[in-house]
Amino acid sequence: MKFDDTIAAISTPPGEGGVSMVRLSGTNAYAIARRVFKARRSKGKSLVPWRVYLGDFMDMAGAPVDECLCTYFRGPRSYTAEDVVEFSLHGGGFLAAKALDVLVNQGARLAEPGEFTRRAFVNGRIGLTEAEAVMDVIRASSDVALRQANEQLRGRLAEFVTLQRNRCLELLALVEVSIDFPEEDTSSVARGHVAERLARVSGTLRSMADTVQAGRVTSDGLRVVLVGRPNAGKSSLLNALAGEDRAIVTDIAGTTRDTIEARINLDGILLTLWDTAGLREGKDLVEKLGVQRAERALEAADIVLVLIDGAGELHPDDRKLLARTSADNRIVLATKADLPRQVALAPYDALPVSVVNHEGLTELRIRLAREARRLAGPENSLVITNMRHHQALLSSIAHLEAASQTLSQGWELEIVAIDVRRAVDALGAITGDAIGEELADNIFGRFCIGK
Ligand SMILES: Nc1nc2c(ncn2[C@@H]2O[C@H](COP(=O)(O)OP(=O)(O)OP(=O)(O)O)[C@@H](O)[C@H]2O)c(=O)[nH]1
Ligand SMILES: [Mg+2]
Repeated sequence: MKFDDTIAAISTPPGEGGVSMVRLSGTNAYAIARRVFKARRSKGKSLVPWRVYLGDFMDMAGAPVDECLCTYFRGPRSYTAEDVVEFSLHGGGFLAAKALDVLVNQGARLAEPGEFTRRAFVNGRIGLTEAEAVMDVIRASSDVALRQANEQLRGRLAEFVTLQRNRCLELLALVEVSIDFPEEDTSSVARGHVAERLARVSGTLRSMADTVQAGRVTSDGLRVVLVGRPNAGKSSLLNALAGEDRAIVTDIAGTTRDTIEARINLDGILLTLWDTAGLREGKDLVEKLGVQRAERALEAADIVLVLIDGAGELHPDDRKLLARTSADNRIVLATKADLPRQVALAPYDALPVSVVNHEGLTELRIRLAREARRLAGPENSLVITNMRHHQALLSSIAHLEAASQTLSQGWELEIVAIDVRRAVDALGAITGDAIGEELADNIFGRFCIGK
């Protein structure tokens, strides 16, 4: 597919700022730019590519709209591999919209979300996983997420997948040779060899698929859920950790009804903290629904903070909660450590904390950061951060396992080959060696406009 139209979009976020950038890409990008931009000192000569010009952006009537900088990137040495022109205007929302309007009047079409990156992919300048990584880099909200997205941008995931796909293709060749020359009677040798290689490739893919939890922690952050009885001090602790008053705190039991989220950046890793409704038999419908949400949050947690009111007696509901979370990845906290303590929590290795005198808060942050690092995996390892990649890996593994099974059941190699070919296609969908229009729409449709 080749694109024959020229697209335009504002590539900077909406609103006011220092600069806004309007970008053109396509066969007519240069011609349109010549019509709307007059460089100060070029005396009407053509624009030298990859050089920045100061000049005027003009409307259809030739009246100046703004003084701006203009750069012409001649394809294929550009973001999209087509001719690209970028205008850096003053950062006003109205101004940028007006400039875009002029470009459209001159024959450009408004770009779809992600269309610049899609063109870079279709024109062969970047692979699919690299294109997806562009979005991850933009969305990254912690050091670890950014590092992981950059690794993918540099093509490390594509490299891994291509290697495994090639191994499958070699296997397929091996199987097909045995199909073509059955009289050679190498089949029993070949079968053993194929089985071994199938197991090896699917094992490698499995280990990669298993990094998905680490990948989620890396890009979305560690999910930390605060649970406990009403008035245990959950909302107070959330506010203390977040450093702002996110949740309402009162001495009324049952204050928090909904699940409240706060994101904090701890030691380069993102943490999502969830404050929940105090667990008890709800007095009214709203509270009951809140408790249901709390239960769901508990299921989804990477780490559970179990809060026990340190200044009170251990309540039967506390015991229930401690029993229920005993198999979870949890930290038991004895709250209100500034008050005279009564509750005995020795068997639970509870950490005393207080939001009044800040006792235990540093220790808690250290423990959470340590846990986040452990779950995010070793620093420079490649992990799966994208659900589409994860699904494709799982499907390739399933096909390879099906192939192993048909092989061990003594089926014809033709049948085995079918499953191996499916695994090859599933892997190809990750790198874009085999993707359809619909999938491409789906992937690039999630991008922002102008990227
Ligand atoms: N002295 C002292 N009081 C605290 C501490 N933490 C919370 N409190 C008090 O305990 C009461 C309940 O605190 P919350 O944070 O609202 O408790 P909660 O667990 O969110 O309660 P629900 O939302 O009702 O489930 C409030 O009056 C807080 O001021 C603490 O560390 N020390
Ligand atoms: Mg609360």
